[in-house]
Amino acid sequence: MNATTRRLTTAQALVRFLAAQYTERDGVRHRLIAGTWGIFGHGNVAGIGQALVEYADVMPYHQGRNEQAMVHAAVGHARQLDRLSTQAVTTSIGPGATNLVTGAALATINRLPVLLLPGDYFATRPADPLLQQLEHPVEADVSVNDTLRPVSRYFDRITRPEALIPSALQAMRVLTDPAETGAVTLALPQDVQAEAYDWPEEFFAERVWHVRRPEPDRAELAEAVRLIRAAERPLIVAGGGVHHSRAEAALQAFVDATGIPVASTQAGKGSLRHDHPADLGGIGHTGTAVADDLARTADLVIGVGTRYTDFTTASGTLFENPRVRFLNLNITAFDAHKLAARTLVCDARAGLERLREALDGHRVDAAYEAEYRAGKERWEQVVAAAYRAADDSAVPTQTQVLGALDAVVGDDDVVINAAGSLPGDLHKLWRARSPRQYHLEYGYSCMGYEIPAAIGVQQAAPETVVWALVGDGTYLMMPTELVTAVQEGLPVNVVLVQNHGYASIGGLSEETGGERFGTAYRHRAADGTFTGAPLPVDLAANAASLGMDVLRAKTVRELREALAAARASDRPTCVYVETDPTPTAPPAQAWWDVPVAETATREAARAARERYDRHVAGRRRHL
Ligand SMILES: Cc1ncc(C[n+]2csc(CCOP(=O)(O)OP(=O)(O)O)c2C)c(N)n1
Ligand SMILES: [Mg+2]
Repeated sequence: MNATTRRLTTAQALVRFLAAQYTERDGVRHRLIAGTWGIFGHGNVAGIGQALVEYADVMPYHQGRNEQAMVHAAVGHARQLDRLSTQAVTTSIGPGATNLVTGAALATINRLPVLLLPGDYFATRPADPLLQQLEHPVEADVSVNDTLRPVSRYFDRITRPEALIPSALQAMRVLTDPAETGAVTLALPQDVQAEAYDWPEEFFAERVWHVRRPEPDRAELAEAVRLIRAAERPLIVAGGGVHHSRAEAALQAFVDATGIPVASTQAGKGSLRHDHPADLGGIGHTGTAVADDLARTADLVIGVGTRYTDFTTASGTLFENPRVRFLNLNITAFDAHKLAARTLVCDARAGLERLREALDGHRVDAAYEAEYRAGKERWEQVVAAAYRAADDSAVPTQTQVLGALDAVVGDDDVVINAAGSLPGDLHKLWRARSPRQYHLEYGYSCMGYEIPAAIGVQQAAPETVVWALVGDGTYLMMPTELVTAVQEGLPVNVVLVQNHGYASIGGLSEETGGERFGTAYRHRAADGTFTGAPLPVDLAANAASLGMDVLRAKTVRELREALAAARASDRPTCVYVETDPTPTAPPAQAWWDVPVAETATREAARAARERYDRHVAGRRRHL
C-alpha cells in the first residue's frame, strides 16, 4: 500500500515523527514538541540518544540534571505557550524513569501537556534481570514504568516497532486535546529503540493538530443566560482554563458589559489586570477579603475553567449563601459538573463570548458594583501596607520582598512560584499586570518546580524577564537546574528567600497542634530536638558555586538595588535575601481543612481540635 518506506530504528522514527508535529489555533502555528530534554543511561543512550544526535538538526536537545526537573521545565514551557507547544523528556530505565513520576503528576493535575519517553526493559527478555530491573514475582510484564500509568493521560509500552505508529498518533491527540491533555508516556524498551523497521514515508509527513474551541450547547447556553439574568449577586471564579484558552480579553469584555466581578484561583490569577475595577484578586483560603466576602454572599458562582480545589472553596465552607447555585463553564465535563452545577461544557473564550452576546444589555445592580469596588479599594490598602517598609535600612519581611519586586517588574515579566509561604502571600497581594505574569503551580504545589520551570518559560519566551521565587527549603530540594541555566546562558532570575526552614508548614503545624515540630532548620539541642542554633549553611555561596551571579541583599534598599541589577543583567542571577520573620502578611480570610488530632495529651493539639470542630461544622455539601 505504502509506495515508499524508510528504514530507521524505532528511536530514529520517533524523533523524526516528533520533529514534524505542529499545533494550530486561531491561525497560529507552533512546533508541538519544541525540543527534547534528556539524561542518558543504558535505557536510552544507544536508542533515543543515538537518534537525537542523528537528527540534531531537526530536534533541539537540552541537557538536564534531574529527570523530575526536566519535566518541570517542559511544563513551564507548555504553560507559557498556552499548551500549544511542549517538550519531550527522555530518560534511562529504572531510577531515571521513576524520577519522572512527580513531574508527570504535576503536569496531569495542572492539565499541562508533556511527552515522557522513559527507557524500559528489553521486550525480548534475553537476560533478565538487567541492571536496574524490578523483577515482579507474579506479574512478569510489570516494570517500574507502570508507576507512570496513574499519573499519565495516555500510556503505552512500545514492544514492537510498528506499534509506534498508532501509539504516537494517539499520544499527539491527547497532548493537543484541550480537555484531555496532561502527561503522555511512551515507555520504550531499549532493544526496540535500536531495532530497524521499514516505516511508511507518510509517518514522517508534517502534521498539524488543530486545537479546537468547542462552542457551547444551545440548551446549556439558554439555561446559563437565565441563571445569570436571575442572579442578584453573581461572582465569577476564574481558573487556569481562562489562560489556557486565551480568554482574558473575552472575560474582560464580558465583565465590562455585565459588571459581574471576578475572583481568581492560583491558576487563574491575572485573568483580569489587577487594576481592573471588577478584579477582586485571589479567592478562598489564600484569597482577599473582598473576594471571600462576596463568595460568602454570592447567589450565583460562575466558575470559568476552574477545578474548585479545597483552597478555592475553603474546604467546602466558603459559599455560605443558602440560595447559592453554581454555573460552570469548563471544557472538561468532569470539572463542569462539580458542586452540582449547571454546566456549560465548551471552550472558555467561546463560552464567554456567547454569554456576552446573549446577555446583551444585562448588568448587575449599581449598588452591588459600588459594594465590591469599595471592598477592592479597602484591600488595596492592605496590599500597600504589607508591601511598605517603614525603614529602608531594615531587614525586609517576606511581604516587603514582594513589595520590592513589585516595584521593579515590568508588565510582561513572569513570576514563578509553587510552594511554601510565598504562594499564599502572592495570591493575596500580587498585582498581576499581564495574563502570563502570575505563574503559580498550585495544582501540585511541588517544591522545586520554580527553577526548572523558569528555564522552560525562558526557552519559550527568550525576550521575557523571568523570576523564580524560592524559599530556602525549596532551594535545597532542587537547585540542580541552575547549572542548566548557566550552561544554556539563560538570564533567569532567582530570588532566594532565606528563613531557615519551612515557615509555611511551621505556621500550619502551630495552628493544628503540631508545635512547629520538624519544620525549622536547626541543630539538635541537648534534649535531642531540632531547636538548637540555625544551621551554618550559605545558600548564596551554593548558588555561586553552581555558576550563578549572586547578589546578597541585607536591607530593603539593597534588595531593591539587587532586584533592579538582576533584571538588567543578561546572566542568570540569584538575589539572596534573609527575611525578618515578623508577620506582615494579612491573615487567612477563609479556612483550610487540615485534620487535627482527635485525641492528644498536649494542650496545643487539644485547643487546635476545638477550633477544628467549629470549622467542620460550617462545611456544606452543594447538591
Ligand atoms: C516536594 C514537596 N515536598 C513537600 C512539600 C510540603 N511542603 C509545602 S511547603 C513546604 C516548606 C517550604 O519551605 P520553603 O521553601 O523554605 O518556604 P517557606 O515555607 O519557608 O516559605 C513543604 C515541606 C511540598 N509542597 N513539595
Ligand atoms: Mg523557608
